[in-house]
Amino acid sequence: MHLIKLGGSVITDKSSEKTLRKGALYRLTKEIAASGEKVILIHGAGSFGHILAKEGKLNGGFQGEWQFEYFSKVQKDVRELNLYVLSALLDAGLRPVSLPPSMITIYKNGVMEHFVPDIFELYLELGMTPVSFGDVVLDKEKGFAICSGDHLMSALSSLKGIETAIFVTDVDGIYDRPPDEKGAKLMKEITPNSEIATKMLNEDVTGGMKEKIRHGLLIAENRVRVRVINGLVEGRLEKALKGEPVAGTEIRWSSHD
Ligand code: IP8
Repeated sequence: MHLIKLGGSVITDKSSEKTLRKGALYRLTKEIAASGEKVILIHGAGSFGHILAKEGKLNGGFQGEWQFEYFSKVQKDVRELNLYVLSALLDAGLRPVSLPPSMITIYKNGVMEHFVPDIFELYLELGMTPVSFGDVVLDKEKGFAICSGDHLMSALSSLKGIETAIFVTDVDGIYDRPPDEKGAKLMKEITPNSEIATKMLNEDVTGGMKEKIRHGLLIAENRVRVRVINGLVEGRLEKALKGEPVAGTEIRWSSHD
């Protein structure tokens, strides 16, 4: 069984509010179906969440009642994106069930305090494909918090039987500096001791590649194989799901794993 995160940068155009990349989304869901593998699917918020979440300063928690409108709008918009993902999965012949984080998690001071992973397991046992996504959630101390898809990936990685966690992004993997910078080198492997020279341009409220590395290492600690791959290149997700080699970065707990 595999955990997949379809990054918001792959399934949406992050520069333009609420813009779906329908072609990429439908191709990726078909690749999941074609692999024949059992998966839990997580997706990012992309331009359905990050733009307004940043404007409403939702990541910092409650500062004033003016933020409630942003909270409600972001929650509605990420659900809209989730509906597109569910439609694409159904179209690919899968049987998705949506599990919005705001209904299954409570945060305390930015940390996930309550989480119900059992519900994912039970739906999997039933034969369905659980789907969750980056969302705005309740925080007992800060009022509200951002629950990122990366965080859900690490929270779910302790479930029984997870072999691989695949982060599907819009670049080939993790680079030693921003990928568009001259001389940027794709890192084949990252361990806790790797010198990550990436300055990680950070437009995301939940921290872009830096968070991916942090959660990736937490997942690898559970002895789950972690791969970061490019979802814009046809066939890579399907191959990664079948355990075949593809260009990308592997995050390992130690280089001897
Ligand atoms: O796209 C962020 O989740 P991510 C969720 O997985 C919101 O980082 C609402 C911005």
